[in-house]
Formats: sequence, C-alpha cells, structure tokens
Amino acid sequence: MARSERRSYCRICPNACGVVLTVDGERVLAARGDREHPRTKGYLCPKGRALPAWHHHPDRLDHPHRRIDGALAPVGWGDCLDHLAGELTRVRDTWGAPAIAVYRGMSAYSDTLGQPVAAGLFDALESPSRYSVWTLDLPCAAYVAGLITGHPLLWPAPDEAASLVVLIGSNPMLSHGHAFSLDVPRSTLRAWARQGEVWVIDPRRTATAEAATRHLAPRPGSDYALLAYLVRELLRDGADEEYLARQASGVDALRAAVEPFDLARAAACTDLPEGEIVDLLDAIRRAGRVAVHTGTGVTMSAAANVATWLVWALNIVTGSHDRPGGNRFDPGAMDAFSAAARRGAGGPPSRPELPRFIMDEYPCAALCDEIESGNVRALLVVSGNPLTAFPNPDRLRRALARLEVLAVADVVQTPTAQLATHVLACAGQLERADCLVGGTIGTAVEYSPAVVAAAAERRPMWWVFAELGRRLGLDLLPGGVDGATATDEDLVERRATAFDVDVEVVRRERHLPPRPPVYGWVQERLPAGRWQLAPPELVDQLATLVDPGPGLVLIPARAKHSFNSVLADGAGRERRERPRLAMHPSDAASVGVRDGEETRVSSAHGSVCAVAHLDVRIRRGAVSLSHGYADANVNHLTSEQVEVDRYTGMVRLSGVPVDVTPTDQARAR
Ligand SMILES: Nc1nc2c(c(=O)[nH]1)N[C@H]1C(S)=C(S)[C@@H](COP(=O)(O)OP(=O)(O)OC[C@H]3O[C@@H](n4cnc5c(=O)[nH]c(N)nc54)[C@H](O)[C@@H]3O)O[C@H]1N2
Ligand SMILES: Nc1nc2c(c(=O)[nH]1)N[C@H]1C(S)=C(S)[C@@H](COP(=O)(O)OP(=O)(O)OC[C@H]3O[C@@H](n4cnc5c(=O)[nH]c(N)nc54)[C@H](O)[C@@H]3O)O[C@H]1N2
Ligand code: SF4
Ligand SMILES: [Mo]
Repeated sequence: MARSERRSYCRICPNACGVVLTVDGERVLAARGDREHPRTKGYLCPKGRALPAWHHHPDRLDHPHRRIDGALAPVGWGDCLDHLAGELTRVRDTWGAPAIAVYRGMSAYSDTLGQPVAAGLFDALESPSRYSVWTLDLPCAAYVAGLITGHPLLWPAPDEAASLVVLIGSNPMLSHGHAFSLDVPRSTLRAWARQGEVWVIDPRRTATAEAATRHLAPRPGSDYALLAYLVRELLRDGADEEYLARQASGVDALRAAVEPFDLARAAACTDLPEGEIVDLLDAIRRAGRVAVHTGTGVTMSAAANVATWLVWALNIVTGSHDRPGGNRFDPGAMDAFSAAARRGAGGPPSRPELPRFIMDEYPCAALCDEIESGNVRALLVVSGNPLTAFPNPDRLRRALARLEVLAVADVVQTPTAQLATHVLACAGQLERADCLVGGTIGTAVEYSPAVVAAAAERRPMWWVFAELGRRLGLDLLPGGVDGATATDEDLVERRATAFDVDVEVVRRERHLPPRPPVYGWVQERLPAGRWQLAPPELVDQLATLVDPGPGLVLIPARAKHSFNSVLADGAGRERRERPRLAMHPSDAASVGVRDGEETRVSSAHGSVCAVAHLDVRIRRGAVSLSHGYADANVNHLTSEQVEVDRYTGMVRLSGVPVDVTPTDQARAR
C-alpha cells in the first residue's frame, strides 16, 4: 500500500490547526496534530480528528445538481452553470438587482481562494440584499467598537502577559473563542492561571470554568449589572484617573449611567452572593490591568450592546487597552477589514424598522420577510446552512421553497441544499489549496496544497463562481489569471502577492508566525485621540433595560464534536453526539423531567424535543441546547420577528424564556 503522510492545516473552524493526514491513494485514513506546527504545536481538537470522516461523509456532493421537474438531478457543470446564469439574468431583468440575495455562512471564510471570487460576484451583482453570519453571532461587537473608537473592526485580544483575565459567556476550551481566539486553549489558560488569575463568568461550569482560578455563575442575561457595578466602583477608587483625563471622553456621563448599580442591585440582578462580586472587584484592584472578554453567551443576549460597552469601559477605566499586560489590537487586521465597514441606513423594504448592518448587510432576521414579500426571488447560499442557523426554521423552509432560484454551494447534502434549485458541488478542504492570511489568527499565514485530488465532479469554489461570473459577462479572477487554464496554485500566488507575502517562502514554510504584538498605536487613530466612554445611544439602552427575572431561560452552547451543523450528523460514524438539553436536577424535579428522557422545550415561538441531561454544572434557571442539528433544531424556539435588536438587527439566541415538560411518552412511563 502506498500510504503517506501529508501536512496541512484544518479548516473546519478558523483556528487553522496544523494537521498531519495519513493518506492512501484517495482515501484519507487518519488525522493527528502536527507537532512541528509552531503555533498549534500538535494540538488538534475532536473536530479536526474527524477530518477523515468529514472528507468521506456519506452525503458528500459528487456532482452539480439541478432541479428538473421538481426533483434534484445530477447534471454536468456546463448545464448547471448555464441554467443558473440564465435564471439569475432573468430574475434581475424581471425584478431588478435587489431580487438576487446572497448569504455567506461560516465555512465561506475558510475557503481562502473561493470566498474572494464569490465576494467579487456579489459586488458585481450590485444587490443590497446581502446576508451573513455576522448578524447572527456578534453584530454588537462591531456596533459598539464603532461607537467607542470610530472603527467597527478594532477588536481587542487578551495579552499573553495578562495577570487577570475575565471571560464572560465564552467557552474557549471548546470553542477556541470568536471575537478573540485561543489557539491552544488549555495551555494558554494554564499559563494565565500560573502567572495570575483567570475568572470565568458563565451560568454553566464549563471546561473553561474548570480550568479557571474562579468561576461565577450568574443568572443569564445579567452580566451588564455586574459590569456596571464594577465600573461604578472603579470610577470611585481604582481607575487610572490621569489616563482617563488625557485619553477618554464621557467619564462623567459613564459615572452617571452606572450610578444606579450598587452592590445590592448587582447581587439582586445576577443572583450572585455579594461576597463573590466584591471578590472580583478586589481581584481587579489587585491586578490593576485586566483583560476582559466576552463570547456568544453575552453577544447573543438581550443586553448584548450594553454589556459589550461596559466590557470596553472596564478595560479602559483600568487603563488596560493597547498596553502590555492588558489587551492588544492588531493594526493589520483593522486596516484590512475597515475598508469593508460601511454603515448604511435602514433595513430592507419589508423590514424598514431594522438597521442596515455595518458590514453593508441586512440582518438575517429579515430574510423570510424579504422572500415572502417578493423582494427576494433568488438566493445564493455560500458555505452556510440557514435552515439550522436561522430562527424559525419552519417559516424559513416555506420561504426557501418559494424562491425562483436557490443556489447552494456546499460539500455535503444539507437540509438547505435539499431545497435548492441548483447545487454547486464544491471541492472540500483537503481537495484544494488554501492560503490564509490574517483573520482570527492575527497576522499569521497558513498555506496548504491540496492533500488529495478532487474526486468525482467536485470543483474548487473559486472555479465555480468564476465560471458563473463568466457566463454573466464578468471577469472575477485576479488580474492576469486565465480561468480556462488556472490552477489553485495560480490563485495562491496572486493572494500571497496581494498581501505582500513571498509565495515561495509560504510554500516552503507552510506557516509564517504572527507579527509580535504592538502597543501604544491606537490612541492617535481615535477620533480626537480619545475613547468615547459614554456613547448616548448606549447610555439610553442601559437606562431602559429590564433586569432578567428568575424564570427558566434557554442559553446557547457549542457542541464539542461539531462546528455549527458541520459534523452534527456524525458524518456516518457510529458515535454521534445527540443534542441534549442540559438542565439542573432541581429544575428538572420541579417540572417532573427525568435524566435521559425525552422532554419538550417550548418558548413563545415554538417547541422542540430533546433528551434531558441533568447536570449540576448548569445553574438553576438556565437550560442549554446546542444549535446545528436538523432533527432537534433549537431554532424552533427563537424568533425573527420579536426580540430582534433594533440597533443591530440581531436575533436573540441567548436568554429566551422557555418551559420544559416531559413528553407524553415520558409521562406515561
Ligand atoms: N439557536 C442558535 N442558533 C445559532 C447559534 C446559536 O448559538 N444558537 N449560533 C449562530 C452562529 S454563532 C453561527 S456562526 C451560525 C452558523 O451559521 P452557518 O454558517 O450558516 O452554519 P454552518 O452550519 O456553519 O454552515 C456551514 C456550511 O458550510 C458547509 N461547508 C463546510 N466546509 C465547506 C467547504 O469546504 N466548502 C463549502 N462550499 N462549504 C463547506 C457545511 O457543509 C455547512 O453546510 O449559526 C447561528 N445560529
Ligand atoms: N466545538 C465547537 N466550536 C465552535 C463552534 C461550534 O459549533 N462547535 N462554533 C464556532 C462559532 S460560529 C462561534 S460564534 C464560537 C462561539 O464561541 P463561544 O462564544 O465561546 O461559544 P460557547 O462555547 O457557546 O460559549 C458561550 C458560553 O456562554 C454561556 N452563557 C450563555 N448565556 C450567558 C449569559 O447570559 N451570561 C454569561 N456570562 N454566559 C452565558 C454559555 O453557558 C456558554 O458556556 O465558537 C466557535 N467554535
Ligand atoms: S480547533 Fe479543531 S476544528 Fe478548529 S482548526 Fe483546530 S482542529 Fe480544526
Ligand atoms: Mo458564530
């Protein structure tokens, strides 16, 4: 047998871990961490270890498909793309450019050669109907950074040398973070705990909480009250006064805004003992500088904007931003992305009350209405799975089925692809080259050649969109690349050059380390050289927030063995992680739910069944259920109509009031 080992990097999530794959011909047999990879040093999470299963997924798409007489049928690329181009032209000529919408999912961003070509097509279509995951997971981050710094994509990352790290609503041990990222979470958390303290604020005792030095489990949705109290007290004693006077505006307005949040209010709202809250305040005063960061537990909640603002305030009041031992900012990332950030006016015609998001997109919450009102007639889905990711999947399914064109670019047959009129069977990550520059891995560079040849009729996504573009009269490939003869490696070369990276060095080394962090550069790029500590729209939002009560709420949780819907079906392996409803035993007892039994979770918007997993690690009053599963889809509980944030258009996915009951069968037993 001609077994060999090939080095690559994993592209299931943005963490880009070095991987060594054992390959035999076209079979990928095994995946292990690459010990020689300088950034990830042999680390590979369970999803990366499942790369062979993902690659050989039983539902891999082998051919492009087209809906003929109501059924999806495999067709040739020429047929599929000719027909799709004709349909898009017809839709545009009949209904206008806005009738063609695009949705970009998470996996689009790891296809480094395909995503820019797809983006070029969307730009050329000149349609305002753009949607992406941005408005599902953390639009508050861009919204708040924009208000405080004038730069929506100026996002902090915790410094390696931080002596006090506070993680709120984030579980990087499993997720690797999001707005910030931890490449090798356990060793980073250990290093922080050795040199100082790590506090985790989470209603669940997560693996990250286990690795921390302290864990507080507040009531979901109450983080803002804890933060407001901390800011209030630090402004009285412990703030870097001289720094604030020189480099911040709005100190007095911030002081006034947080004044109502005394210890009693913070304790009542969070349901934390006063002593625990004071311990955290003391830890901050001891450390002086802090690195406070959030995850989706905060950014998907009703108080997302306000809590995100108060995290900024806490970092600034302690003089921790843009300084060693606190938080760093990456100038390269800011410059690369800021060009894309624009703030348009209102939402789409059917949802004028919604904002247009900073990244020049409409909120995902508007898509159903746009389709039902006939404004959107064609939708291109690029590496996303809206049927599991969006709220209200029943309504979305009906809306998608009404579309004149639904073209889905994916690697497996997803629930969304099953509704498509055109299925674009893309080459998977091991069948194509990639060159990742920047992103959440900072300024590092990763390169991988194709590990195996693309099987069957699968084609790299850059080729698919370039060919579609060509049929629409568009030349979408970077200057000088001839679509008829081009290879992945030609595009790698263009990409490296565009980012000012030597392609020969990249091919030889495979990874270039991130540039060392730089400090002290942000201030001069702020409007008037100052942090805006109290943007009036955030002060108003804080004043009108209603403190969460003691009722049962649903909170989000990522699954260990899947990435959103990727691998959530087990990819043909016997061991499959079923979605389980985590619930505290005493909450379960009070509603008659038993461990391991099927239960029904209901919200004002719908209901879903899942197996109860009684667990003392989740606090009373919270239940959690992961998303990404087609069968037990938690998004039956969420809504695209109510509880949508009026400033960012984000759907509330954390802190949804629910009831949990045994199912009739469980009751009968
Ligand atoms: N209730 C609830 N809903 C949520 C969340 C939650 O916490 N709770 N989380 C939200 C968040 S944070 C996000 S980011 C969204 C995710 O929303 P999406 O990004 O829409 O969902 P994914 O399941 O990640 O979809 C990725 C798709 O890309 C495909 N894919 C994988 N690799 C490739 C490839 O190499 N090429 C191509 N062309 N396609 C590929 C996969 O098969 C999959 O269909 O969901 C959101 N929805
Ligand atoms: N294994 C795996 N990794 C992933 C993903 C995946 O699906 N699987 N998805 C990726 C994506 S798209 C994203 S956006 C990131 C997200 O990465 P994270 O933001 O780290 O997401 P989670 O791991 O769900 O952690 C959110 C935590 O918030 C807690 N929480 C819920 N509500 C509240 C609250 O009101 N207050 C506080 N303080 N905590 C709360 C939850 O208990 C949970 O532990 O993960 C990425 N990484
Ligand atoms: S963290 Fe896991 S899924 Fe993400 S790149 Fe690394 S191995 Fe792949
Ligand atoms: Mo996400």
